[in-house]
Amino acid sequence: MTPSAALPLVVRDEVAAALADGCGVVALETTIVVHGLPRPQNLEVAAACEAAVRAAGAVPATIGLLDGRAVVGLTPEELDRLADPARDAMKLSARDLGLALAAGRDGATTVAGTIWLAHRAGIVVMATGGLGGVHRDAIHTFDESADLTTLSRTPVMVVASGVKSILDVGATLERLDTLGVPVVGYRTTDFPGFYRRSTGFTLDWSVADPASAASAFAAHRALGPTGMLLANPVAAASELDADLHDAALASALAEAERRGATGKAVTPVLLEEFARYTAGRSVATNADLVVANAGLAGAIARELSGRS
Ligand code: PSU
Ligand code: MN
Repeated sequence: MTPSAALPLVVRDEVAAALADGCGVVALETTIVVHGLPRPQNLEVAAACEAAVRAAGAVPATIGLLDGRAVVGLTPEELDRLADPARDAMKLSARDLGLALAAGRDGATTVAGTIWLAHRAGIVVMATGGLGGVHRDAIHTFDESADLTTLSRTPVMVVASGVKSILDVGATLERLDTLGVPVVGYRTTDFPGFYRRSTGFTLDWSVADPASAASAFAAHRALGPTGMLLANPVAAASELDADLHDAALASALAEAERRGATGKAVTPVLLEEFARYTAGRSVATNADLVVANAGLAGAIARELSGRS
């Protein structure tokens, strides 16, 4: 283990060695495991993501707070402990990290929390299912995920299947524009919507392979401090049926309102209701897309390391 002098940041040996040797490393988040997917699929998906990164020739670094330390490279046993409902791990965005560490709290990191720590560990690529964004009623609630602002000041590439269709997709793309975060489609100029391949919003940029994604990000990073979103649509065979999707979405939005969910509880409630309404089909779609994103991130991290 390599404890940082300034931060209680523990970078596990395999990750530290990969970084020192210039090998590709992919950061993986834990909110999707603890608050996004139901048990026991959550741990299976986490293991499949790590395997997909390895199969692509890179090293996975699953990130979370455990026993008062920020760990970069959680073991499967540690992840199992973090995801134990009895532990009641918090959902941590970037702003929460220092406070949770000081309080010795366990916590799962969102995209924002994960890239914040990944960057400090020297990792430049992260994979998840869907980036957080602007919520539909944001004009009244101001609910915009800190994933966006954090990505605007953290030079990490996030590989995701766009943003969840539960959000205001157009407003999210506008905010990413304002914040200086480029959005690049992977083999598409049609911005994907998580469970669905298309949102109907068109992107200016796309790349055709991991090498092009790596060179695009390297050039972007050489010019400034913002991150980048690489939007990789879910495989056609895994996409949720359009009618089922729309009905589940309406039900999820109604359920969040009925329960009075606000703040960081909103996204987990919406995902949970999607899973219930679709009898688990949304969970299968979510699993397929996040594992695919981890594999693609692995291939890009390998390209960026110059080892391929
Ligand atoms: N992708 C998934 N499932 C998830 C998330 C992403 O497939 O649960 C999580 C990420 O951690 C992301 C968070 O940062 O949803 C967004 O939460 P909020 O809207 O509260 O910022
Ligand atoms: Mn929010």
